[in-house]
Amino acid sequence: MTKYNVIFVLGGPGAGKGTQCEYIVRDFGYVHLSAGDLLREERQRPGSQFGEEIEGHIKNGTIVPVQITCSLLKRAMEKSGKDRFLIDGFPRNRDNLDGWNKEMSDVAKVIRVLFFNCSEQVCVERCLSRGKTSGRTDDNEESLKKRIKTYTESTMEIIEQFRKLNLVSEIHAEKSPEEVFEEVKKVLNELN
Ligand code: UP5
Ligand code: MG
Repeated sequence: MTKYNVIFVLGGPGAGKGTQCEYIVRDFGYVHLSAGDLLREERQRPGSQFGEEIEGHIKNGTIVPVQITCSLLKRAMEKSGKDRFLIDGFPRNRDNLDGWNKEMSDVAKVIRVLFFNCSEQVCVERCLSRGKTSGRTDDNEESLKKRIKTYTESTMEIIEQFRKLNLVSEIHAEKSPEEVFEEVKKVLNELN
């Protein structure tokens, strides 16, 4: 039985996924779950057996095994008591998507994929500028090169796969946050 409706939110590092999710929560009342934020939280959790492994992947811009990420997502979904979710920054590769399907396809329906399309140059500029204050261990030039590489080599093909299923709404992500959100609103209004 399907319990959850899910919108996957994808796009390059710094494309504005988190920013737009906050606006969506404000105006449309979904629950926002950032896979990256859940992993960073787990990394900090005292006694976590995955802390070092997660940090290694984040710094290197590589992708944490799906068992870890998917169980964090699932737990957060259950704990929320809600049924409509924005899942931000996941699935990022084939392993992620296979793991999700195996674990979640019975209970969760993917109703849309928001794809924030943003050039590499703009993505890098945004993350480097955020890096001055974010404290994120991956907002530096070296990690960013790797994050972009992983995105191009692994995540893009997942977006293409969803596109074939007619699930993707592509958003031009280089305008101001408010202008980008105007496009997002159109997509979500059509869903409701
Ligand atoms: N900003 C946002 N929108 C703007 C706009 N329209 N105009 C101008 N500036 C804009 O935005 C980034 C910055 O840009 C901010 O300073 C913002 O103010 C500004 P944000 O909304 O944070 O962009 P977002 O796309 O969320 O960028 P983020 O850095 O979070 O994307 P990543 O996909 O790189 O990061 P994430 O946290 O998802 O993942 C980090 C790492 O975790 C991954 O590299 C990976 O190692 C690991 N991970 C997994 O292994 N598995 C997962 O499932 C998820 C993550
Ligand atoms: Mg984010």
